Formats: sequence, structure tokens, C-alpha cells
Amino acid sequence: MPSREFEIKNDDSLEVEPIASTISLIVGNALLVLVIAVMVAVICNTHPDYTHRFDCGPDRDGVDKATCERRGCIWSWPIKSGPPACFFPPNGYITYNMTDISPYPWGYRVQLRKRTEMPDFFDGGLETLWIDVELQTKYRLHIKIYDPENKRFEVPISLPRRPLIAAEDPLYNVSVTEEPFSFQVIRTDTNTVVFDTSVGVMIFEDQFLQLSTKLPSHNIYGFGEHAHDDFRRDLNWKRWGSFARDEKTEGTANLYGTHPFYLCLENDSNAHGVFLNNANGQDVSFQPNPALTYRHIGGVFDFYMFFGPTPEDVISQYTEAIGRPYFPPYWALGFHLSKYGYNSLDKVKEVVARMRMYNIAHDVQYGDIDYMDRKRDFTIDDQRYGKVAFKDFVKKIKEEGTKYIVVLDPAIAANETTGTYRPYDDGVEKNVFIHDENGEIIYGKVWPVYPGLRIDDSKPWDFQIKTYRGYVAFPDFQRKQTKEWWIREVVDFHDKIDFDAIWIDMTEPANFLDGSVNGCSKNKYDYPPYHPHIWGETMADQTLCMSAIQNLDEFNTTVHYNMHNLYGWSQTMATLRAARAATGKRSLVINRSTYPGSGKYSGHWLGDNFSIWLHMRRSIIGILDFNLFGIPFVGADICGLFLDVTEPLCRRWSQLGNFYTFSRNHNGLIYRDQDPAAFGREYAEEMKKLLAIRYTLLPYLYTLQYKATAYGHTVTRPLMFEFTSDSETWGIDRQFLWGPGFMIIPVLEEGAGSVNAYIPKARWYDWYTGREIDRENTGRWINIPASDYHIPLYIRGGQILPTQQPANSTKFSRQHPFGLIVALSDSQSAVGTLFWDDGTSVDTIENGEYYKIEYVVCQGSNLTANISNSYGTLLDNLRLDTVKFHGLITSPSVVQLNSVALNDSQWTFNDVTKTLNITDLQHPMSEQFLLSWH
Ligand code: MIG
Repeated sequence: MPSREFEIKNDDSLEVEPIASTISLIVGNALLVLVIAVMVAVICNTHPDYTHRFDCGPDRDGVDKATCERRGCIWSWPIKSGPPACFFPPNGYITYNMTDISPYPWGYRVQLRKRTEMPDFFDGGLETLWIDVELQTKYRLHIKIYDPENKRFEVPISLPRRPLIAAEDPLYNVSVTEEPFSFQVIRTDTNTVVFDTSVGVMIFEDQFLQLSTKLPSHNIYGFGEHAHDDFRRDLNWKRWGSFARDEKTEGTANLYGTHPFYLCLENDSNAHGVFLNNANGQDVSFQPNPALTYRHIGGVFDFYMFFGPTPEDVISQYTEAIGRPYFPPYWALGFHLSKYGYNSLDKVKEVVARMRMYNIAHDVQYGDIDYMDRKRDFTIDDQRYGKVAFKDFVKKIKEEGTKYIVVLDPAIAANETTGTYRPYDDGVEKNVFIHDENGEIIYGKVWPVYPGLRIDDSKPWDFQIKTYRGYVAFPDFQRKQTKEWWIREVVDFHDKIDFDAIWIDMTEPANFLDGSVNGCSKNKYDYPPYHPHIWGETMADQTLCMSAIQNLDEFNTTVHYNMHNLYGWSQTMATLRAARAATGKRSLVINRSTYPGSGKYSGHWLGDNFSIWLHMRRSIIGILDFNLFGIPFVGADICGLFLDVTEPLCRRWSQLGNFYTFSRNHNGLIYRDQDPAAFGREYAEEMKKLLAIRYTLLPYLYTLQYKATAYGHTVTRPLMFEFTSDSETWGIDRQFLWGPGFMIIPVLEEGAGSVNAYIPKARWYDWYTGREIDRENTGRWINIPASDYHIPLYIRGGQILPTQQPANSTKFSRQHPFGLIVALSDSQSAVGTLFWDDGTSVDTIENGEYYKIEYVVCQGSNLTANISNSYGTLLDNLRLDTVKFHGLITSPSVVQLNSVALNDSQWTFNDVTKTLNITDLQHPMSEQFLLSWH
């Protein structure tokens, strides 16, 4: 029976609701309550304020009134959809009492004890909890809520440890309310309460953890991975599950990765971030209070909070904690081309040939699973690809400047390969595979097929799985021997195909069966009392049984239930080591299933989208999300994976995708060709011009990637990161920036010949014409014409963008002359950086093996280049040839390089656009200079 404390306390902030709620407790008659609620609403001419309702019946099948009340909650149907019918009594539901609070050098510890009267939610609350509040740095707070008596599962990623002493003068402070227990985190200088658990109810059971916080604003960004329609999250009663899943990017599906991180822009433009380091199955509910509720089915509450105060600071602080983004090789910023189902080397050759024919930039070509023999890792289909011919082909395209990436899946062909397939035989011998709860290898089915079959793709999927697909085993990448085994297979495979990097797919891990070839037993992991808000009938839907046994680290084991969301993460580290061992270079891993920290080892693509306009538009949101998640090397499949793309869509998508950091056109198995040369001459020539823009800007993009790795900056940046105090930018997700200086405004609507865009207050110069956007057109929405082959692009005043003459691959563009685009601000100033290394060696940043040049125009009439770091012969034979100034006031009469006047033929001034165009400078890149004009 609920005790007295569970009754409603009077709360002034509740307008209409308490009347109905109180009655519901007393009378317990839902119908009567409904009638009264409606009456009250009508009489008051207002809707009841439901925003204070915190869901007490989150269960997959809902709860009935009896269960609701047994939990000590209130049952009352809302008169509109969204708010829960079963909710916690506001301010009256106490789960834990504070028994102690003691200071420590690093902060303090709060001790909680479960109230004896507390009804069980599912399997009963833990008796004792400790909350360690660590003031880690001035801007980073760590709050961990855990069971001091029984060690629970904790995520094995590395994060900052407890400091010896608490940070002084932090940007935040934490206050604790004793009765009923809650804690608040406050931004010190503004007194904004950024995190407040006094709303909702904290529950900490073995397999159900819940905690709510009131949010200081409606500007919440982040949480993933799932496809959604607004970068700024919709808080109107939305609920999102996260559990790594192989799924199309449809509906509200929980997709491949798990990112329990959000960024919040407070109403006064300060920003903070909250990372809940918990990898178990989970969901999050948003409500318009504004508030959110976390629900997790294991682990502990391990919060890291970052106090900015700018959004860019928050992301930098976040990636400082979880690991800075991977630094991709230079060539990875070029154009990538891929398709599942070329189905033969001849087809690949045909596509490459037409790319060459039109001289379209082509830095990377892919091999998807159809290069494999019966879809088994580390094999080559000799009939359709030809072992020797394939190897020769890769060698040839590499000489021409195109790199090659192979796909690998984690699942290893098993039962029918014994004695004939080393990856499996050796893997069994070395004990690399995940076990079931009885200690036997657990088998599923993925792509690998039995030998000697004629595959009929038109047969129903279930028939195909049953008839064609052999068993597969899943490597446990948390074991030392597995890493060694994987590295050896990858290195040996490199002898067959000289690949440059590895794409790992199906890393959720995906399984075409649910659980295993034998299903799963009835156990508390596969059938937890609370099933998070995720797709699939059971937890093991399309993956392994939750009861499977894996390593947590080298010494301890745990259940797949805990490690599921970390599988892709664990494979990535081993694969990067393998790729580097095989190639001897920096190399690259592109991975599908990610967790915070994955960005340190890999890039990501947004998964299986469709060739539809909506999915093109949503890709921007996905990309902005992953910039928050510390994985800025990210892109969507340009032109879409499923369905036959139309030419107009592919054209617009190529324009947008030209500004994905990871720019890859990838296509599904049975769909029409969509490579840049697939739509005829006119289209191909336009694609060539489009890619030339990208390649011109690669030195700028590479420098941004460097800044992401070195300082944790975002690369693809939402407008609100740069124009934070302009609230109009807070919801913008149809246009974006590269770093601080370059704005991309893609056309996202079918048939549109123009685009409506917001131009923040600044000087902006048209990429194509150099013409400045009229001042009166900034700080507002304008309509920009954009004919079929045109994507509006703008350079921001105050920025200097390093460029290079484009080529059909980075192999050649890297040898071309450089340029600078100097976009002057109102005060006739601008700054920019060039980072330059050899593009392929490991750890060049750490080792200082690079050039770094700072370009500055300070109020005026000269541009200086200062070399802040130099290394070896990297820039020998490279020249600076062109410098373009936008936004000068009047034409200069003299232009000088290091006090020597330039020839008249070396510069021109355009009086209409106020652009000074300097050409043929031929200045060695490795030398500092002063360029002046008057
Ligand atoms: O079950 O390798 O997301 O990009 O082409 C599908 C075949 C397996 C899913 C990937 C997709 C890839 C496809 N893969």
C-alpha cells in the first residue's frame, strides 16, 4: 500500500491537474476523473497542464490501473495523446533517503538508503547507493551513482579518472535536496539550473534504472542513433530507444549506434553538455515541461557534464573526455565511390572507366561483400572477380590515384568450412569466438552461404536464410587473442588485395536470426522485466542472445546484454590496428555501430537510407548529430542505398554530399547505377565541376579535420555554433557550415529552383561570383536562386581559406599550386590556418611532422603568413600562386610581395565585387611572406 507520502502535495505550479489527480486517488474511478477533467478544462477554457506528468508505466505493453496504483502512482487518462495515463505523484514519491553527505578532496559523497515503504517497480530497488560528485575540472563535472556493495557492469571505455583535488572556481555547483532526495546542478555565474532531478523519480533496480531531469530550455540536441526530422529535438512527448540494430533508416527505429549525449543551449545562449556513460539497452523520453527521463536496463548512472560555455567548447570538452576524433588520411577527404552488387570485376572496370573518361575526381573505390567468395571474409570470388585480375586491377587504379577499400563483416563462416577455412579453424583453436551460456560457440546466420548452391535472389528472405546461409561465429574483440587473430587475417588478406583501408559493416552485431541458430533460453537477460522502447519482439531480435558470454576486458567476462552496444566499438580498435599493420600507413576504418569514443578510431556512415528526398534532407541532421558525438568524419550514402534514384534527386544529393566530410556515393544491390558518370555527358561534366569545388577546398577541410583531432572542434558545424546569440539559428538544420568560414545551402526540395535560407549577420561572399550578400539581407531569411546544377555557397567575412588547384584525385591535387581566399570582415581583417603533412603517416600531429601556417590580415592593408610549425621537405616544390581578396573598399594602386611590387599582369581588381585577384605569385609555400597593398 502506498504510504502517506505518496499522496499529492499541493503544488502551485500545477494548474488544473491536481484536482483531477487527487480525485483519482481518492475515488479511483477513471471515468469520473475523465469527465471532471474535461469539465474543468472546458470551464477554465484551458487544457490541463500535463507537462508535469512523469510516466510511471513505461512498460512495453503499458500498465493497467492496478499495476499503476501498486506502484504508488496516479491513474488518469489525459484528454489528449502524449502525456501518460499513469504518472508519479508530483513531489510526493520518494524512493531514497539521504543518510550521509561527506566531503572528500575531489568533491563529496552522498549516501542513500532505499525507503522501506518503496513499492517495487520491477525487481526491487537496490538498498544502498552512493553518489560520488567529482569536480574534475573547471568545466567538467562527474557524477556517478552506483551500488557500493555489489560491483555492477561498467562501460570499459576510458574516461577521465577521479582528480586528486577538486577543481577550483568551477563553472558549476551542485546542490542536494535532502527530503525528498534530489540534486541540482547549477551554472554558477547565471544561476541557471541545468540539471534537476527533483522532477520525476529516480529508480535504481538491478535491471531498471530511471532518472528524470528538468531541462533549462527547449534547445536540446543530440541522442542517437536514429533518423529524426529536427536537429533541435522535438520535446513534445517523444520517446527514443537505443540498442544497436541493423535496420533501415526508417521510422523511429533504434539504429546502429548508441549515443547518450545531449547538448543544451540555455535560453541566454550558454551551452552545456550531458553524457550518461551507460551502454545498456536504453530509451529516453522527452516531454514539454521541458524535461527528459532516462531509462536503462543495467549498469550505473555515470554522468559527465560539460559547461562550455559555448557549444563549440562543450564538444571540445566532451571529446577531450571520450577521445578526440580520428585524423583521416588526406585521400579520405576525396570522393568515394561504392556499390553493393557490381557483381563482377568487369562491371567495376566499366564504372571506373567512365569516371576516367569524364575525368571525374575519384579518390576511393570500394569492394562490397560481392567481391567475396560465398560472402566469407578474407576470400575473393574467383569466378566473378578473378583472384589475379582483381589484384592487378587494384594495383592499376592505385597507380592512377584511386585508393581501394574493402568491406569486412564480423561474422565468420563456420559449420561448413571446418578444415578448409583458416579464419574459422584458427579462430576455434585460439578461442576467439563468443560463447553461449553453456560455454559453446554461439552460431547465427549472416551473409556467408553454403558451397555449391545456386542462389535465387527472388526467393523469400526467410527461405534464403534457411536454405542458403551457413552458420557464422562472432569474434569477441575484447580478447587479446582475437585481436591478434584478426590482425593476422587482415594482414594476410592484404597480400591478395592491396587495400588502403577497411570498411566494417554489420557491427551491431547483425544476425539474420534472432539470438542464435537455436534461439535463446528463457533468462533474465533475454527477457528483462523492462523491455526498452526499441524495435523487435525480443532483445535478441536480429542479433545475438543477450545471455551469450563475452569478455568485458582481458580478465573478466560478462553477458552480451551488457556488451551489445559496444561490439562495433570493440571491433573498430582491432580493425584500425589491423589496417595499419597491413598497410603500414595511417589508414582508415569506417564503422557502422558506434558508441562514445568510437570517433577516436573511425569514421561513420549513416547507414541504409533510401533514394528519397526526405532521406537526403535528414542526412544533414545525422551529420550534425555525429559532429556532436565526436565523429566528424561522417556522411550518408549519396543518392541513397535502396530504390532507384531519379536523376534530379541524385543531382541535388551529389551537391549536398559534395560537402559531407565523408563523401561517398554508395548504392544497393539491385538498383540502377548512380555513380557520377551514370547519367550521361552533361551530368558527368557538371559532377566534375562540382567535385572540383570540393577538391579546391580540401586544404581547408583537412585543416578543419586537424583542428577536430587536435582541439576537438566540430568540422561540419550547425549555424547556431557560430551565431549562438542569434536565436533564429537555433533550429536551423537545412544549411550548415564547414568550420567557421564556409556556408553550404543545399536545395532539398524536388523541383525547386531556389532555396529559402537564413543569412546570419556577417559579411558573406558568394563562392562563385565573389559578390557580397547585401547587408540588409543578413539577419533574415532570403530566397536564393539555384538552378539545377547550382548549390549556393558562401565564404564568411573574417576568414581565410587555404585552397589548392583541383585534380581528379588527391594524389595529384596535392602537388598543385595553393591559393588563399581572403574574405575580409567589416574591420578589413581575416584569419586562417593551413595544416599540411604527408597525408598518410601515422601520428603526424603528435610527432610534430607537419607544417602549420597562420595567415592574418589585421585591419587592413597587408596579409602575413607565419609558419608556426615546420617539418622537413613537406612543402618543397609547392607554391602559393593565387590570393583572392573579397571585400576591399577601394582598388589598390600597388600590390607588393615582401616589398617588391607585383607586375600589373599579376593582379586585377573588380570594381563591382570589390575583389582583388592575384595570380601567378609563385611564392614557395614553405616561406613566410608579407603581401601588402595600398
Ligand atoms: O545486410 O554489405 O549498410 O552499406 O552495402 C546488408 C552489403 C549488408 C549493409 C550496409 C550496406 C552494404 C550492405 N550491408
